[in-house]
Amino acid sequence: MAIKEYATENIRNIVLLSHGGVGKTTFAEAALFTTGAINRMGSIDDGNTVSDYHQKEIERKGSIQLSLLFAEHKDKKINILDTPGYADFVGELISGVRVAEAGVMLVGAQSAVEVGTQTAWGHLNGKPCMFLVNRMDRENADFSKAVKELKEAFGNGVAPLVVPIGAGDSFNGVVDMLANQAYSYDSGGKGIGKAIDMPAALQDEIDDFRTQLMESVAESDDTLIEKYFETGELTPEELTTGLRKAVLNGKLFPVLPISASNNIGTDIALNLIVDLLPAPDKVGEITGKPNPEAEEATESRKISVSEPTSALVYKTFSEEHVGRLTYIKCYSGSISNGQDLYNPNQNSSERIGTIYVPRGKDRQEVKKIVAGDIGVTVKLKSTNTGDTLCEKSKPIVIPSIQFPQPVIDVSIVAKQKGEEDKIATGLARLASEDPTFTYNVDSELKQTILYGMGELQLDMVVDKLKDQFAVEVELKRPKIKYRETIRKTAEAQGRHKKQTGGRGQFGDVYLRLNPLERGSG
Ligand SMILES: Nc1nc2c(ncn2[C@@H]2O[C@H](COP(=O)(O)OP(=O)(O)O)[C@@H](O)[C@H]2O)c(=O)[nH]1
Ligand SMILES: [Mg+2]
Repeated sequence: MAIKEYATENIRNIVLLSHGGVGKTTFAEAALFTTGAINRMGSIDDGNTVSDYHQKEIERKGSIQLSLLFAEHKDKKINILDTPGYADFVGELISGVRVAEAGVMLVGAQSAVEVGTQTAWGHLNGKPCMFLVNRMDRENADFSKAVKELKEAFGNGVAPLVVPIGAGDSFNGVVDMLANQAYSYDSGGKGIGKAIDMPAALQDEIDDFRTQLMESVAESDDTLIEKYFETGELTPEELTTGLRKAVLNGKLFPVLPISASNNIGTDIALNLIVDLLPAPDKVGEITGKPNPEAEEATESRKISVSEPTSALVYKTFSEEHVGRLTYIKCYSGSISNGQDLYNPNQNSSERIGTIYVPRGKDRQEVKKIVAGDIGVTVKLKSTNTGDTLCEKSKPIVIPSIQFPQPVIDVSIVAKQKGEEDKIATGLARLASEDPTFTYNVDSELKQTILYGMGELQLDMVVDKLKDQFAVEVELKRPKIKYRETIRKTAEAQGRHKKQTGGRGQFGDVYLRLNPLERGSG
């Protein structure tokens, strides 16, 4: 069945974030199942989730790739960017955050704020964020404690919108405070709550949370605070509108309890994602330089289909039987099958081929993607991660994605002699796909050195050389050649004078030595 077309304002791009293993991929699976995209909910343990579909992810029971999925809910298309948790793949997280308008941060109900939570929050860098307190089914799950920890870490803007009914084994429902309605769920069921009477035992807690929420929303807006002081209430409409604005401005971070693996609370989470998180056209324009050499970003485009086309490539990846996949976020205009676009970073032209919206390995063909939407295409010739695609007559260079410098290195040697060329081809391709991976063929020391973010990432490079380029290599510790550098600018001046009969010699030398930026030479 062909997928419906969604206008810019009906799209939500969310990036799932968390400390490793809290349940991002499981939540994505629950979202697909609850919205009817799949008719059976896969699990990490069975190795059959939509998001973790690569062989290596199945073997390791964890994500190693940024993957793109979509769920359709309440006539909106939610593009879900599921990130891997390992620090080795932080490049994937950075790319995912870049093309999403909002983060959905999963935290554990036993211990909410961990190192990975803080790291992901740092990368989110002020974008709107919603917290899902996951694993509410676990022993010692404590929603109030999780909220307290989140407030301590991320400030008073952290505001529960939904409260749990029960905890641990007895977690079987939620109260949606905006709708003032309680719901119960079948554990492991369809993820859609059944309306029930408000549990009397929770009334005090709910009243308390509700007052806190009203106050947080009122405080975020001058007219609302006046109204709140006068009447002591906000209407449901005022509450929702105020909330949406406060979330957009990064002043308020909704929190809700769920159990992804038991599929409890998923529908409410999806409702709040579409109701409160911003559509792509609500976060301002995209700006860029008119060409890569320009000093200033003088070009801008509204996030609208009626503007000239501009798009950013946030990931490229080669997949068996398909070839090279290019993942694109369209910011303005639209991108259609057969369209000719210009890549100002490479000064090259590309003809867009078939366009897909993917859900793991299942890809649905679409005619075009519009401003704000994300899709994938194949067979682009010379476009890399971070490049812009735009109309040749209306060029814009969207700022590239900034990746961190590699932190580790290893050297490799071919297991069999004479395969150096194959290794070179493979490494060049893999480095062009993963901007946090680089390599260097050192003819001086007769070794090839791989640089990256962690051992797991470099192990994957070695695996890919074997799987995709049929060449086996051994990892070794690199031989190190010591190179020294200066750390600050030094200046000196010297004069040379020689007057020994005949014509004299005179020289005046000014010398200034500057260190280059780290990693630049
Ligand atoms: N008990 C419980 N386990 C969960 C829940 N969500 C995920 N898990 C399990 O936690 C592990 C990690 O989940 P995964 O989705 O891979 O986390 P990710 O690394 O954040 O993508 C898997 O074994 C899941 O089955 C949950 O709500 N409750
Ligand atoms: Mg995962």
